[in-house]
Order: sequence, then structure tokens, then C-alpha cells
Amino acid sequence: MKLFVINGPNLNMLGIREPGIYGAQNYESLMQLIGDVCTREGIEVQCFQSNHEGEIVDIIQSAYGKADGIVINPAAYTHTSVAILDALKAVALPAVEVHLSDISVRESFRQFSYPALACVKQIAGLGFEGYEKAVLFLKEYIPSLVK
Ligand code: CA2
Repeated sequence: MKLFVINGPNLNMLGIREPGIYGAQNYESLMQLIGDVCTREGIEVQCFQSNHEGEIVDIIQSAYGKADGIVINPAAYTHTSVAILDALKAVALPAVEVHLSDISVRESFRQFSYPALACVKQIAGLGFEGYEKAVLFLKEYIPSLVK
């Protein structure tokens, strides 16, 4: 099984500011955690981060035929991007949306997610652990699609 993990704008700045919302650990630690979890679970993983909406669309499209599932934190594009929603619909791969913070209790503009409309699950408010839960969810979910 192969997963794409896609992180959106500013997530490469983790740990530098706003530790009260996003935690004190940096992006490299997140990559380490995802790598460790996937190695432990026997999953192949490729991680991406981009600050550009069109590049995220390109990455999602490139998952088609290469990956079995997608873990995505679209960051601020969560609340604005029909293009990312359409790309997820186009590839039709099982996708889990992850947010470090609990977007349901934050500003009203963060409470709606376009990509969530094409995701099989949303995990929010668990910090880095949300990514681990997303990987474990897809590990169970993807074989169950093959009937
Ligand atoms: O909670 C999440 O994971 C978010 O996707 C993070 C985004 C935010 O726009 C979403 O509403 C929720 C922000 C990404 C990281 O932003 C930083 C800001 C300051 C310092 C470091 C990262």
C-alpha cells in the first residue's frame, strides 16, 4: 500500500510561531513521525508540502495510478479551494483530511472545508497524532474497498 501525505501552505513553518495552536514541534518532526508510523505499519509513503494551490492540485493528480490513498492537510486552502476539492474528486482516491487544530471551534471562516466534501474522513484537533490516526484509518479502509 502506498500513501501520499500532502501538506498545504505555511505548514513548513510549524514550531516557529503559534505553538499554542499548532504545537511546538517543527515540520521535520512531523515528517519523522509519519515516516516512523508508515515503516512500522508496512506502508510506503511519499510526503509533499506546497504553498501553492495549483501545485497541490498537480500533486493530487499525480497520485492517480501511483497511490492507494491520500492524507491531506490543505491548511488555509481548506476554507477556499474548490480546485483542491475537484482534484480529489477527479482522482477518486480515498482521502482523509487532517487538521492540527480543531477547526470546528475556531473562527467561523475556518469551520467550513471544501476538500472535506471529497474525503472519507476528517480528523481535527489531535495535533500530530491526527496524521497517525489518518494513516491507520486508511490502512483498514483501503483493503475493505477491494471486495
Ligand atoms: O489546524 C490545521 O491544521 C490548519 O489546517 C492549519 C492552517 C490553518 O489555516 C487552518 O485553518 C487549520 C495553518 C497552517 C500553519 O500555519 C502556521 C502559522 C504560524 C506558524 C506556523 C504555522
